[in-house]
Amino acid sequence: SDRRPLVSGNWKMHLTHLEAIQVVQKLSYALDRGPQGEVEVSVHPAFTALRSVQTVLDADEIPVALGAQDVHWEDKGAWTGEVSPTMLAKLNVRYVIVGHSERRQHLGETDEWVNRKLRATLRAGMTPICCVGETAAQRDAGETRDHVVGQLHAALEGVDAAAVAGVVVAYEPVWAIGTGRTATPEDAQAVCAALRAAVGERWGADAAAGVRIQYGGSVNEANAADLLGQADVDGALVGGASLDPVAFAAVVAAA
Ligand code: G2H
Repeated sequence: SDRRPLVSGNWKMHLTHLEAIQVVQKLSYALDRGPQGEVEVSVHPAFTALRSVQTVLDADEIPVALGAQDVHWEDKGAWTGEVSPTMLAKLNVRYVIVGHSERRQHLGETDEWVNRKLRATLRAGMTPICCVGETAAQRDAGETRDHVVGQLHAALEGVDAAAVAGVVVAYEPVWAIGTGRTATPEDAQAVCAALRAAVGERWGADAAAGVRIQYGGSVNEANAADLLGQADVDGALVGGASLDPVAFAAVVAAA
């Protein structure tokens, strides 16, 4: 396809700003030595490390995009502890993860918040990486497709087709996150294809052809090539393995 693969490192609540600087420098070195080709790469540090990482990426002209792990939907106001889309955009943040399952499960994130955050990210000129995924119980009950398509529809409510073509969706089965269990390449492909078909039904063929769909959940250097070789898998959202620059560069090389 014409879609440029995107491999994103979700650092979660790891790495102080000093550690983050070291990891991004090592990553730059590791990427330099491998075939990066047409693959796009982003890293998603904690808010406290964004400025430091941005400075290193800019100074050394490292071809890695800066990403955030979350955002608020308002641009400013009385929202103690929150970070706005404009604040992120001013730091050259290009990608914003919205609706990660850890936030949905443990921090009260709702479909409605995800939708507000996704639209606010687009308004600020950044690209959302919208996470969807089913639990083990939902998979066992045969509800995977309905659940992830429902999350997708809710997240993209009110977004026009041209904008949908530019968003990134991350399919992350909850049972595969940080557990060492990955979906089989065939399972990942089936769900990513179902998500793309759902985009096509609601937003049209161009949106379906444009939207990039990542797989996430225990992606590492050993399983990346098989997962990323699937027709409707356009990259990966990588947690644990992204903290190791050599392993993350190997995932990029496999894309
Ligand atoms: C899923 C993924 C990155 P991990 O959360 O978002 O993490 O690769 O550690 O399963």
